[in-house]
Parts: sequence; structure tokens; C-alpha cells
Amino acid sequence: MKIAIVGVSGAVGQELLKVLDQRNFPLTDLVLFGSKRSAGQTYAFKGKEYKVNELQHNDDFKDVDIALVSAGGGTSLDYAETITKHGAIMIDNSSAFRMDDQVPLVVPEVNAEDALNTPKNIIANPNCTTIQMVVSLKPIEKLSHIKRVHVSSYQSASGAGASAMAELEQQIKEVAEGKSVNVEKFAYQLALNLIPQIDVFTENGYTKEEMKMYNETQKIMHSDIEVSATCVRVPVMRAHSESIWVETEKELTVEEVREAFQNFEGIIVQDNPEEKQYPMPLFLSGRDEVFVGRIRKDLSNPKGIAFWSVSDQIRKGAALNAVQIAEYLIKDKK
Ligand code: 2RA
Repeated sequence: MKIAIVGVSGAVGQELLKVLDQRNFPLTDLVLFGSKRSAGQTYAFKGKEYKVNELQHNDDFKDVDIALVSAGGGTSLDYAETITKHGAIMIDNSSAFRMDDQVPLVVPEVNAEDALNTPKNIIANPNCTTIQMVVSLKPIEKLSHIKRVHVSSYQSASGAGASAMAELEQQIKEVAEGKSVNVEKFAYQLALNLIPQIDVFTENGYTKEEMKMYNETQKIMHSDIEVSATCVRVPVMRAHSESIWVETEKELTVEEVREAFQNFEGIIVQDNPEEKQYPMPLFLSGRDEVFVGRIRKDLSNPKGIAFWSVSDQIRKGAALNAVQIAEYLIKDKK
């Protein structure tokens, strides 16, 4: 089983290496690809050094079985043919193919079987906010069809990459030292601030990030579910938080929703208000699961349930989900 990582030097690429190692993915060979700037760097994996090859339109993917790609949408579009032409399956973390009806969009806990239908040899990894949300929606959908969702996301700097995380760290220092704050990666200073815009605005007043939550959720859940999202950048390093409100066809109790969460793979419930127990990003970065809490009935709608969720944007929001798709693809080949 030969695995390729494309974009290995980025935050998600580095996490892909970690996840493959930690989960002892049964690979027999590993090949790393990156930009001209990254070429020649080396990374250790299971005690062996691997050199980054410059990604080029050649036959380097000839004997690759699965390529984990996280190098931006432009690179994915440009290199999809080169990566897949010899038969490799491309698991793509960019938004390039997510809404292509020839490409499955997969969160293994929700719609793993979709990964088996790959006419283009491409499987798309959903947007981090969508992954986190649909993991929490699936157990509720199994109790009663979800008609609509309102969600506000509180997205960490990691969603904009390693350099954005570094900028937030630097801004916090600059604020603490009373110095002028350097602003490059975001439209405004992020430290001590909230920015209610992620990606560009579309013609309906929603941003592309918010429309991803609408469109991707319908595709993954094979549902007419309506999602209205407000996506906000917050001064947090690497875990996204979401405040979610769902309306279901049938009235549900908090107890049956909590039990459904507790029994669902990939979810951990932290929900004890009396003990001030609820998920918080500061304490959950680096974890694999989606954490849910603040589970309660909506006071304004008997068929409404509200809850809070936190999950690591780089792990379950990107690298872990991609590796779990790869694990699903090979599960009967061991
Ligand atoms: C973000 N979801 O958080 C977007 C891309 N990772 O910036």
C-alpha cells in the first residue's frame, strides 16, 4: 500500500503524517510532494527520513494507491489528472471537487459508503465546519428527520493555515506589550476581536464559507436539510466551535438526543451545566472527536433542539477525516 501526501509541509500535511503514524495506517511505502520551495526538505516517519519531491506533471504517481492532497484548490484542479491517471485514489482536502456530482463528499461516520463510488478516482474531504457539524447531526437525523439548522461557527485561526496561527500568537504578544499590532492574514486584527467574515461574500449576503455549510451538508446527508450559517473567525488557535440549533419533524427530548450522541461513534458528550462541564477549544485541541454539550430544548419551538460543539479543525476537520476515508477504502483488503 503506497501512500502519497501532497502539500506535506502545510499544517494539514504535517497532521496527515502524524495521524498515519498514530493510527498505524498499513502503508508499505510513503512518498511526499510539495512546492518548489518545499522540495528537498525531509520529514521523519516511523524512524525513516522522507524527502519532499517537487510536485510536477510526470509519472511520479504511477504506483501510488492513495494520494492525500492538501495543497489548495488550484493545485488540486491542476494535478488531479496527473495524480489519478495511473489509478491512484485522490482524497482531496480542498473545495475544488466537493460539489462535483462525480465526486463523493465523505465523512465516514455519516456516509462512508459514498466513498466506494469514485468515477473520477477522486473523493472530496468536506470543509472543516461541515465535517464537525454533520457528525453531530447524523445521530439526531436517525431519531427524526432534520428540517432545518441554524448554526453560528466560531472558527480558529488554524483554518487559515499555519501562518495565520503564527500571526494570532504574535498579535497576542504585541497587544500584551502595548506594541502596534501587525495585521496580514486576516482583514482585521484578530486578537481581542471577532471577524464575521470567512472567505468572500456571495450575492445572497452569505459568505462562501457559510454556503459551504448549506451545500455540503445537503450532499453528505442526502437530504433537503436547510442550513443557515454565520461563520465567524475568533482568536482561538486550532479548534472550531459551533452553536447549533436544529428543527426536527418529530418532537425530541433532551434525554433521547443526549443518548443518541453518547452512542454515536466519534462523539464525546461533555454536558453537565451544574458542574460547569461543556466543551471548550482551549482544552480540546489535538483531540480526534467531536465534543458536544449545552444540550437543551429550544424555548421557542417544541421541535427545536440546541447544542454546542467543539472539534479540532486540523484533525477531524481535515487530516483525520481524510485518513479515516482511506482506512474505509482498504478495510476489506487487509
Ligand atoms: C477556515 N474552513 O476555517 C476554512 C478553511 N479551512 O478558514
